Amino acid sequence: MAEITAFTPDDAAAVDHFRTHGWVLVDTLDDAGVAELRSWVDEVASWPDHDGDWLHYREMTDDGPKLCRSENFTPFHPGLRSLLAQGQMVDVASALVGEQAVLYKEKVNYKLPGGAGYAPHQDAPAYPFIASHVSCMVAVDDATVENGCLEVVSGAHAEVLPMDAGGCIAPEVVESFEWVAAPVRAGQTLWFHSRTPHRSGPNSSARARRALYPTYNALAEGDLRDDYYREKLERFAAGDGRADGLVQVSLIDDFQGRPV
Ligand SMILES: O=C(O)CCC(=O)C(=O)O
Repeated sequence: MAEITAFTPDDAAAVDHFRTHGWVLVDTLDDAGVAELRSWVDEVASWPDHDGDWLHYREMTDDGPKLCRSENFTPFHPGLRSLLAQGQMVDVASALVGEQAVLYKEKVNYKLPGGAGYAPHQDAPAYPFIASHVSCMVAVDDATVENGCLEVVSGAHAEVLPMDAGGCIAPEVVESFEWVAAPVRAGQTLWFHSRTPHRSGPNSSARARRALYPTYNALAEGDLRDDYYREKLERFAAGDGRADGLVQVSLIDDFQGRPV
């Protein structure tokens, strides 16, 4: 996968690459930054389930229950707030969206050993309340084919694709695509368009594959982060869970994790 390093928001080549392919891989953190990020993610993972408004989700693995996702942590973690909601990340998101962007939501996907993967999907159907948005994967650990890195389809972000009943990409469309594995080194960021098809396999290694996934929307649409989490919690509370019985972490049925 082509790498564009030392990305700056006025880097026209990087923005062009994103517009053409629907993704761009850039360097974000040096070794010291990665070490600090790991300590921050460890802190979030250690927070109790019910002592704040953050959200933890768990999945069953062959080694027992494991944390698979945390969300809504930037209000409670100054370091992660400053990384994701200010500075370079927001500047890059703004360059890719084409106008000033603001943090819409954030999550950690832990993908611990034995953790499940994600069915092929586009993000756009999971965020029905915003029109213009971009997401990225900030690798906390090296993401590899063995531990379930993302796979993407290049140049397929023009439209929302036909979906199955769970909001994931219809099987016949999935089969028609050329999927490319996207290994990402710790400290790198893979930015991807809200309609870039992506999926990932399970973690069949003995080490964690943790990653941050912030999503940004065009500020012109509003600073909607609080609204997003309120609406998501209301929908989760009103729903009966997923028809297929797997763990519900999203407004679409992309996660393949088994319930605890
Ligand atoms: O973390 C992964 O492997 C995939 C994550 C993903 O696509 C998602 O959370 O929507």
